[in-house]
Amino acid sequence: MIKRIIATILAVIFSSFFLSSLTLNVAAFSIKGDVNFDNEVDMADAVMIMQALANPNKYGIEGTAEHHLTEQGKLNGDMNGDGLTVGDAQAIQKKLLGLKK
Ligand SMILES: [Ca+2]
Ligand SMILES: [Ca+2]
Repeated sequence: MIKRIIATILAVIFSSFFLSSLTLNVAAFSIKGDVNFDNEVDMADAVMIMQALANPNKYGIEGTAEHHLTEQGKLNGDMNGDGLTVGDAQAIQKKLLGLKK
């Protein structure tokens, strides 16, 4: 009986732990504007978009640089659903300046 209760408690603890880490991961990967996955939207994200657009061989999805754009980064960086453009870098900057919520 006690074994069964302990097993149930452990199962609940593990499943809630698993679910919360899963939720955290989803949140970490879906912050609009967070191109580089540091859980913040800041100027580095706008810079990364500009770099990826200006020098895709180095900073694009297949880029050679250590910190280059990823598929998910591209999705996160697209602020208005029309693909990743200079406008998205501007949208992030405006958001940072408080011009746009
Ligand atoms: Ca970021
Ligand atoms: Ca866009």
